[in-house]
Amino acid sequence: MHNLGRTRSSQQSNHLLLTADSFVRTTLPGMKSCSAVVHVGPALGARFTEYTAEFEAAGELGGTTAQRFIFVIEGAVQVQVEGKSSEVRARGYAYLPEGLRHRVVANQAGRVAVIEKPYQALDSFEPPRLIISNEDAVCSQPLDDDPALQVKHLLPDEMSFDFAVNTMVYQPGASLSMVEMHVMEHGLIMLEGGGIYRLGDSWYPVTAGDFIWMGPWCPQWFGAIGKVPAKYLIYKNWNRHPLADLPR
Ligand code: UGY
Ligand code: MN
Repeated sequence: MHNLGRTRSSQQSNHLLLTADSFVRTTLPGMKSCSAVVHVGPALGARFTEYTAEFEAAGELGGTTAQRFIFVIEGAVQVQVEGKSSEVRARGYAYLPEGLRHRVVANQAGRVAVIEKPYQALDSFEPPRLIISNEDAVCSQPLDDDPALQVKHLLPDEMSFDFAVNTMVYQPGASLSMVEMHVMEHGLIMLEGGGIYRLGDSWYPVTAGDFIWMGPWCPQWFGAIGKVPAKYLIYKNWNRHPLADLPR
């Protein structure tokens, strides 16, 4: 069905909204029976890449030279590391440190959010180790004392990690308490529900399946609308000095 050239997708200098009608699939090196919807990457100024991997049964991700985080949206995968295989089901996730040889193979058709970022080491800290867990095992905390807005920190609160990935759940009517503007950039996948996202000087209706990139200091605010909670998975760079990105 053609929509006469209309879409909610929008690309602006400091943010990007991608809606499912405008997704284009590609195969990244090493992928088998799997395709990628690349949502954002350095070509747009981001310092990480995020894509949704769409697996057929027995499909497989390709390799990466960066650290990798996966979150299973739908289906289940086996994460194979050093001869050990762990099943990761829906809402499960894995953090795979840079340089750790691994395979991610689908048990069944499914969708997995993949985030990759070159690791920024710190002199006095060992790099993080492999983590395999499930969101259900993580305690949630209210944001800014608002019980209607709950955050789960999927990675440990440790300086060795140079990024964070959280889930945020808003009850209908809940919102961020302020318009945030910060040095971190975000990659965001709407998992459930929807609402209105302010990005820069625009207000966008958003719904499950949408992807948003927010560049550094992009003004951002979200309010949940509808009869079901809104939930998203959100990445941010974290724990590093603002000058750490400069070439030496
Ligand atoms: O962690 C965050 O900066 C988060 N509160 N931002 C957002 O939801 N847009
Ligand atoms: Mn933010």
